[in-house]
Amino acid sequence: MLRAELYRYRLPLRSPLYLNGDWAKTREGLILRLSDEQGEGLGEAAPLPGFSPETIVQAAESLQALALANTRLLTWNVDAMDARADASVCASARWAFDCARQELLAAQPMYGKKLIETCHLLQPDEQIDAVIRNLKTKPVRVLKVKVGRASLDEDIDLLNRLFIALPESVFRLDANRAWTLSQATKFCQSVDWTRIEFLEEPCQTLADSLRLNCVTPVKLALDESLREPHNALADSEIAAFIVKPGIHPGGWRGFQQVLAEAKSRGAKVVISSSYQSSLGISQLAALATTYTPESMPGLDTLSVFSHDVIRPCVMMGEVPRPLVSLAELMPLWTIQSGKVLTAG
Ligand code: OSB
Ligand code: MG
Repeated sequence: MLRAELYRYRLPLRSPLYLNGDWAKTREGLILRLSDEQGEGLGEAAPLPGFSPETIVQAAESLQALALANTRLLTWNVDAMDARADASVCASARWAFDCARQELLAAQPMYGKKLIETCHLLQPDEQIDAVIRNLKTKPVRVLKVKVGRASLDEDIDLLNRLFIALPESVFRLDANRAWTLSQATKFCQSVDWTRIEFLEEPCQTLADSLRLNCVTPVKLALDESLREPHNALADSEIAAFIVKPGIHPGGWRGFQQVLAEAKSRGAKVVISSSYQSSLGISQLAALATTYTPESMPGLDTLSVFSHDVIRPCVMMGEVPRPLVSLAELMPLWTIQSGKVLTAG
């Protein structure tokens, strides 16, 4: 008997989270459980406000459509209906379904046994003196810094302080498309580029980021641009593809396409968080161990959560939080044999 269940979580954040112009105080997401005689699999759909085009309600609707179609056809083989579903099934739902299906068919959770290391993320509201003191006693190999929200001079000053305080660390920068070409150029001319592994999405347009790439030795990484048509890349040199499977279109297939495109360009792939709960982050950590073992993933986002969801995350430096079990989440529906059995 094929069965799909959907649950919702809503967790307070330990500190407000800045997401593309808005401050979030809570994080919401959906947990999908697929089961049959062989076992079970879990997946998470957590559209990220400010980054995902869909809402959580649309994600739940997509998951319901997928669950109805699959349980009706007595298969978890969602690929068989890709042609019909592609246009209407949103990215977060497809990713959740693919993960749950993957776990079910593999008869094991996507859950790393190896302790993997993540790139450390500097939270923008952190007190910088305290951060520097902490990092000096516990240095990190790779540190990601968000730039572009303060003034150029403040960003340059912040980086120079970090470079001096942490002489052994490598830096990843992310401007989330904040700068004009001339601001980005000035920034790149003012910092020691040898300390920077790459700069994500410097300019407001992809065209300007590519122009910047031609005039500065700072290496370019793409994130938002990969989720949009990016034919204009041509033979530009891209150092890294940042892929956020939880919000990237096309689910498992879309993820594999990014891997293939990056490989053909000689770019590294960085698997990155879209602020999923510990369940979704654990799955990404397992994915990184398998598919991008040479590239440190960007998964340091659990510190904003007050609780873990269903599975604590095994990652270097992660401290487990109080665990919320599946039974404690809000049930939304159960689907069996193409029928909605219970609706919340
Ligand atoms: O811009 O890369 C981003 C998280 C949510 C939304 C957008 C971004 C991020 C991250 C994740 O930066 C952490 C990382 O990539 O290291
Ligand atoms: Mg980014």
